[in-house]
Amino acid sequence: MIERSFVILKPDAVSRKLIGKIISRFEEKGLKIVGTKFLQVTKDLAETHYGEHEGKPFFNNLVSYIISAPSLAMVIEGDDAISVIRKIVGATNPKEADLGTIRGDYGMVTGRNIIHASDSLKSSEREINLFFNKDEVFYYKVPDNSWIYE
Ligand code: 3AN
Repeated sequence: MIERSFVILKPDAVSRKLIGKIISRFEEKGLKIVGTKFLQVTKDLAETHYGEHEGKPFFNNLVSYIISAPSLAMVIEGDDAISVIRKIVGATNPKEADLGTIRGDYGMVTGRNIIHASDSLKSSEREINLFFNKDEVFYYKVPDNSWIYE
């Protein structure tokens, strides 16, 4: 099923100038970027986005990390995009993430783990609506589609 996932390159990814390398991994896989924006996440938005972690010991650090510098948010589309993207991203703790994944290749600690990607269709819908207006996400055709999908 064609799905849309919400992905955000966190302040460490942007400040370490890894944007291009990370986006290339998604594009080269065959996924399509259908929305993107550069923004500095506000405290309110961070607390809503990470609402399920409120009260956990790492919550305050998580919020201050994500608001500390600009981030790059994206909506990425493709067949089974949510699970495919989670595989490309790797495990939450970069030390445990497989080499070849984004977190495995670029990260050292969970509190600087480079990137977030939706973990389910329900959360992707919620997260896309939180970060993007309807007219900021696009439908368009790409010429190589028949070489990526049967
Ligand atoms: P993921 O981002 O891999 O889906 P979640 O949703 O469980 O992981 O956690 C959201 C974010 O909260 C993680 N990206 C990470 O930055 C932070 N986090 C989760 N668990 C921990 C932990 N045990 N210690 C520190 N930070 C954590």
